[in-house]
Order: sequence, then C-alpha cells, then structure tokens
Amino acid sequence: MTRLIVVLGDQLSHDGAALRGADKTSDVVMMAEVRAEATYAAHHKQKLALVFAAMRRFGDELTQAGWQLCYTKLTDPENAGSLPGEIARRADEVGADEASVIAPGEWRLREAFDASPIPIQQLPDDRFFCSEGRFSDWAKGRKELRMEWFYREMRRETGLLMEGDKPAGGQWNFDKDNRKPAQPDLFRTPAPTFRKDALVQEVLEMVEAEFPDNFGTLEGFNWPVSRAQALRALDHFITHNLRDFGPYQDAMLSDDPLLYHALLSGALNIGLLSAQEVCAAAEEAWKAGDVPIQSAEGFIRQILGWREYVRGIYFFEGPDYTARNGLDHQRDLPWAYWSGETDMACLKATVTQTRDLAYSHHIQRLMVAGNFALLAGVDPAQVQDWFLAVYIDAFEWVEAPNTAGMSQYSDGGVVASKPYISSGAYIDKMSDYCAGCVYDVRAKSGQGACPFNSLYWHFLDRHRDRFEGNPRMALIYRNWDKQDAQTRQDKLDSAADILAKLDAGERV
Ligand code: FAD
Ligand code: DLZ
Ligand code: SF4
Repeated sequence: MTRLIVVLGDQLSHDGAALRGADKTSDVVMMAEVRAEATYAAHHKQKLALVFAAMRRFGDELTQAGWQLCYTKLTDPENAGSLPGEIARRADEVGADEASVIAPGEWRLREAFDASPIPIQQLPDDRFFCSEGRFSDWAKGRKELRMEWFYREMRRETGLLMEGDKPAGGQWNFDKDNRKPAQPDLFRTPAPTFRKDALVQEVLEMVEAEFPDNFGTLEGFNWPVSRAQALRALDHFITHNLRDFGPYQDAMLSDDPLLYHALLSGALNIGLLSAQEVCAAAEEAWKAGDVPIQSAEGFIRQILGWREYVRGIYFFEGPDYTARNGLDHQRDLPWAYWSGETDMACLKATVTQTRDLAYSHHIQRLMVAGNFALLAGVDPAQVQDWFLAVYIDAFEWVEAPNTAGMSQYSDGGVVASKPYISSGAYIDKMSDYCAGCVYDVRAKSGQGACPFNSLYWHFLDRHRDRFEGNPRMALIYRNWDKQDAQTRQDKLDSAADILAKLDAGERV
C-alpha cells in the first residue's frame, strides 16, 4: 500500500519523524509550493525565497537519496493552491489512501489537516528537546509559568552545561554579565556569504515576479538554503562570534545590524539545523576553552530555554492564543512599520534593516519595534501580522508567543511577568541611534522630546489599575507619583499629541 509522506517547507530535516517512518520502496514523498502558504501572511520577499529555495534543494537531496518524490512548483499549472488540495491531488495520482506528516507548527494547518478527506496522520515533531506533552506536564497546575524554571529543568534533563547536578560555572544564568553596549569595530568578522547558484537565482526571480508588492528587497538575500550551507553558518558563528555573543547580545549599532548574532534562526526553524546540534556545538566550544561560560550559557539559554519555552506555550495555550488582547489595545499599526518613514532614528533603522535583510536582532524587535507598538497601544493582532510577515524566521509557533506574549503583553502575562517597556534612556544606553536622531532623548516632554519618554508614562498611567499591584512595578509607580503634577501633565499631553498624530496618519 502506498502512503504519501508530506514534507512541509519548514520541515526540511532528513531525519524528521515522517521520513524516518517511511519506506523508500513503497511510499511516495510529496512537497508542494502553494499560494495558500505564500499568502496567509504578507511574507517578506526573502522569507518566500528562503522557503522555496530550501524546499527545492531539499527535494533534490531526497531524490538523490533514492526517495520517490512528487514536487509541485508554485507556478505549475496543475497546482491545487493549498496543502490539503495538493495532498488530495497527489494521493489520487499515486493511489495513496493515507498521508503522514510531521504535525505543523501552526494550529491553522493542524486543523486543516484534521479536516482533510484523505486521513492525514500528524506525527509529533521530535526535532525539539521538549515534546508538547512534556511541556504540558510541566506547565499544568502551576500558578505562573516562568522560562527560568523550565530552562533549569531542561538543563538537568539534557545535561547541557551541567557539572554533575550543578550548573557549569556555578550559576544557571549569567545575564548580568551580558548587557554591554557595543562600539563600532572595523575588525568584526563579516557574516559568511552564500553563493546564489542557478536554483537560488530562479527562485529569486520567481518571487520578484509573483510577489512584486510584498514587503522587502531581495538584493541582500544571503541566507543558507541547504544543510551544507547552514552547517557553514553554524561553524562561522561558533568560530568567530560566539565568544562575544553574550556580552553584546543586547547592543544595537546603526552601521552594524548583525553584531555577534548567530543568524541561525531561519535555518533552525525550517529544519536545516537541529537545536540539539547547535547547542552541542556551543557547549563544545566552551569545553574546549574557546568561549567563556557567559557566552555559551547565554546562547544555549536562547535555544534550550526560550525557543523551547515559547513553543511549549504556543501549543499549551491553544488556538485562541493569538486572538487575545489583554490590554484592549486598538490603534492601527503606524504606516512607518512598512515604509520606514519616521523621524525616530531607532525605529527607522529597525524597519529599513528589516526591509533589506528580513532580519533584526532580538532587542531591536523587543525594545524598539515591539516597545513602540506597545506604548502606542497598537492592536496586537496587527503587531503579530507584522512580525509574522517581515522576519526570515517567522513561523507562528515562535512568532506569536514572542510578539503577543513577550512583547505586547496581550496574553495578560503568560509569557512576561511584566510588560517589556522602556523610555528612550534604555535605547540610548544600548545603541548609538539617539546621537543621530531628530528627537532629544534627554527631553521628557514637549516638541522634540523622544516619543518613548512621554509614551512610557502614558502607558503606565493608563494601565495603572492593572500594573500598580505588580511588585516588579511598584518602584516605577512610586517614581511617577513623586513627580509634580505639572511635569506629569506635560508628559501625558506630549504623549496625547503623538498618539493623535499617529491616529491622523501623520509622520512621527
Ligand atoms: P541570536 O540572537 O543569535 O540567538 C540564537 C538563537 O536563539 C536564535 O537563532 C533562535 O533560534 C534562538 N532564540 C533567541 N531568542 C529567542 C526567542 N525569544 N524565542 C525563540 N528563539 C529564540 N524568533 C524566531 O525564530 N522567529 C520569530 O518569528 C521571532 N519573532 C520574534 C518577535 C518578537 C517581538 C521578539 C521580541 C522576538 C522574536 N524572535 C523570533 C526571537 C529572536 O528575536 C530571534 O530568534 C533572533 O533575533 C534570531 O536571530 P539570531 O539567529 O541571530 O539569534
Ligand atoms: C512559510 C511557507 C511558505 C511561504 N510556503 C510554503 C509552501 O509553499 N509549502 C509548504 O509546504 N510550506 C510553506 N511554508 C511553511 C508553512 O507555512 C509552515 O509549514 C506552517 O506555517 C507551519 O509551521
Ligand atoms: Fe529612538 Fe528616542 Fe533615541 Fe530617537 S531619541 S533614536 S526616538 S530612543
């Protein structure tokens, strides 16, 4: 009996559960580039190019490895346009009456596969350290969920950075050593470059032709599209950047958008690299004495901790997670997020860099783009649409808890114990943006004052009922109450002016 083995665009792992359980002699593998997946979010052109190029390359590798493969290109005339549609068409074509797939990383597709007339077996995605069931066992019955406790359990379970039952270096977390601003450094090793061969060229041309109006440019496309290239990217990071990753992971520089970051999230999320091998490589570098513990720990925590944790939250919280609006924010996302037309140097840099690279690092996402949207009271659904569209690594299981949970507090505090908000002072400390900004980061209110400064207090003031009882925010409210009435009113008035401008679609 022939079975159809379905491999999705973010499941490009040769040892994934669906392929592992398949039989080369009787089963047929199918992959399909489809409009429905290309349009459920307004994907950045580079993200479309990455997924399609990597799918085609992976398809070639499957054929070379002896699999029977049905591959549908986006523009094939017989393309049914959706994954369930293609599964039905291919099942009919090869005489299969069942299909098997790794459970997708999105409720939307899991539900669509459940509703398919051809039975589709959805296998647990075991490319993660922590299964959905394991996370749920950990989370059930807890009053509050916190990443740090989950992370320690994962460290113990995997033995990563453990010395017996103690954390390596005597601490679980070295974050306090990891908050340095960076200086421009001409000797920082440039990112590796990946050759745009005929396959990649063809995909880039197809994306430009089929999606001319999507956000982003393709000129700077430089992402690994095969496992071999992804391994090179990993090796480059471990050799050149991991050492300084820890101390500078929160720093932002106008002329150096990449700093010491790994640039591995795209490759990880589409399956070209495994979380296990990436963490093992970082641990190995520490054991060899090549990198300090705070860098190895800081990096491994992002993957073994945050990445696993947010995935656990996404599936634990259920399909309504993305629809929550805990702070009842309703404002439209400012047009500047798409156009980059803003006088705010930090936001402009983040948006233009995102347009050119489909990438900005965590602190730009959290403390610039996310922080501004949160302070301005933007509808979290629109914020999520933006984050799901514009980044090379954006898939809902990881994007939603980061955006709705960590960044916008729209899940009411499931992911974050307090909102990630800051005034301009934080951005000034961690970046060189403010020196070149039209706004004055030291001015707290009035024309020309940094918008983050007044919006910060406006947010706290309008959400006082919700947050003043939070012990982690008590000091902030005491500070607000100590300011004289006129100072407070000036800030609230300045914030109201900015919000009115945003509502009128004016440049801020
Ligand atoms: P590095 O900074 O070098 O970190 C190393 C690795 O750790 C990353 O490759 C990534 O796999 C993992 N990692 C780090 N932080 C996180 C995190 N918070 N959650 C999950 N994994 C993490 N990451 C995505 O992969 N996809 C997304 O759609 C996404 N959306 C985000 C939205 C917002 C609002 C915020 C604040 C963060 C988001 N992140 C997302 C997390 C993080 O910003 C990216 O993983 C990181 O910037 C990717 O760049 P890098 O590979 O250079 O990572
Ligand atoms: C992101 C994406 C895109 C743009 N296109 C395809 C596609 O044409 N075919 C496919 O199998 N997968 C694609 N993907 C990845 C899916 O959207 C992804 O599997 C789901 O969002 C679940 O994570
Ligand atoms: Fe951003 Fe304010 Fe600094 Fe300008 S002054 S770059 S708006 S933080």
